[in-house]
Amino acid sequence: MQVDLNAKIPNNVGLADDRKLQRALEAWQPNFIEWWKDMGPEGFQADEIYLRTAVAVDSKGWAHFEHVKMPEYRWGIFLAPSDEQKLINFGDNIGQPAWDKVPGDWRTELRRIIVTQGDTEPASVEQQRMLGQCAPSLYDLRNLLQVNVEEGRHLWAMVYLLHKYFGRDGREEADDLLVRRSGNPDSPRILGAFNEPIKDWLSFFCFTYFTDRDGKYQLASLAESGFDPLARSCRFMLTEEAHHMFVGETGVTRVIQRTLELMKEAPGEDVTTRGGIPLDIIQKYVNNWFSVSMDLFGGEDSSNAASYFAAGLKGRFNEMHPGKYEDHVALDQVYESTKPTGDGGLENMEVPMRRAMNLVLRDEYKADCEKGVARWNKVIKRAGVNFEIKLPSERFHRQQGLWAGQPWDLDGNWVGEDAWAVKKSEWLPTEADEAYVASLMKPVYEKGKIAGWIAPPRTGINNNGFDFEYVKFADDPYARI
Ligand code: BYC
Repeated sequence: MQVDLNAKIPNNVGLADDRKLQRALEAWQPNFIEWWKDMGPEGFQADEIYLRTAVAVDSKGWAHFEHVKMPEYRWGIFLAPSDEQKLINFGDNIGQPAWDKVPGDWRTELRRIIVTQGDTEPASVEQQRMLGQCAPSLYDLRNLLQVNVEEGRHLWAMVYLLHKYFGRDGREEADDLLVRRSGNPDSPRILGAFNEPIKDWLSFFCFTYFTDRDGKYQLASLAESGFDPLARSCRFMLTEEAHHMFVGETGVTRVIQRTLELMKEAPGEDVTTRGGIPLDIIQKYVNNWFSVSMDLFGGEDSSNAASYFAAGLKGRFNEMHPGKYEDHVALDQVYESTKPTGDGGLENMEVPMRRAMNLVLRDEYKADCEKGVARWNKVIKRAGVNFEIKLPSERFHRQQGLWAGQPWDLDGNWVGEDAWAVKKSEWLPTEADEAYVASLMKPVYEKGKIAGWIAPPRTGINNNGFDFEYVKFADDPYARI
């Protein structure tokens, strides 16, 4: 399908040929813009930001870079190219043609998956809305706003599916996506991590490293879906997601690098006296964001996950990668793991494979998280510093699934409620840690300059240098704060 870039809503889904849908989405569009102005990045709406806009769906040349005012960003609806022969590749319906309409038996489940996915997108924009006010450089400010506009586009992707395939209740769900608010006690976002505040840039980098990576794994398993429009939407969203995780990984690396530089300048001195973020505070942030992101995979033994797989709605990560899985029906296997007895003991468990799909996905996610941590540790080792960042045990600080609410330490040892209450301040950011990090969060808006707690990036965006004018301000940005 041709990309129509000049339409009111850029798209490659033939919107001009479906007047009813086009009218419905064009009626949703002003509500989205209103939400963006209210709940999107605070300030900067009148500035020109060097943004990447999706303009095609080919693997090469799909994006266009230019300075744009955010409310004029061309949020579009893009589906990855379709495979004419597409079949359902796993579960009970394996080998049957993929659906290009919602299968009646699975309507409620599909809508639920799409709404849950859709809800995370505006949630993350809301969580990050104040960060531009304390951006450490123009480069970082631009990356934040890029991530934000693309989460907005991912919302569009899910809203398109709701409008096109779910009739009136789909339209109502699409409206509700603009009504719930991250962290609002009366009307919170659906999943836990998306109600956590992101008050500083270290949290933002951890979020884009750990939580966006959950996005990668969830989107990849939905990209296997037998509901073809969902699969194609998610496949294209994954192309944008890679940059978000890059921002997270390199962001944490640059914070570590700067801390190491400051430690080298004054060996033995507390790095906070020089305005750096101590490695043990970075570790606490990692502990927090890794554990809340692990919660996003749901229960280890889940009948929902089993139904999604059985129906062909949600597969495994790289389900169809040659050589990865031989058995796409997964009826005869079990997944071996450990479960708590509730009093500090552990028990082996065997979960029927289909019911273990959340765990299968989560284990892959965890292995992927470890890779970036290893790269961070290389940087620390190269500097000759004896410190290793570690991911906490899957049992630590959990709010979903088998380990929820139980007092396990970072290494997965049962410590009991009392010790947990005492030790918590060594494991998770304290108010004092957060206040210290917050004290460093001062904006730097001059080209080529950077705050003292983070190192500059090695390269800029789209072959531009770090000193490129990534944001052209409409007026003095310091005067706005
Ligand atoms: N918080 O059967 P269970 C992204 C609920 S991130 C609160 O164990 P299931 C992004 C669950 O809803 C990717 N509630 O879990 C990243 C259920 O409720 P009900 C987002 C939770 O359903 C950065 C109950 O607990 N995409 O894209 O198998 C920036 C028992 O559930 C949580 C998706 O998540 C939680 N953490 O799995 C921007 C994909 N976990 O039915 C964007 C779509 C579970 O009892 N969603 N519950 O009321 C899904 O596939 C599944 O809904 C989940 C949960 C994997 C999330």
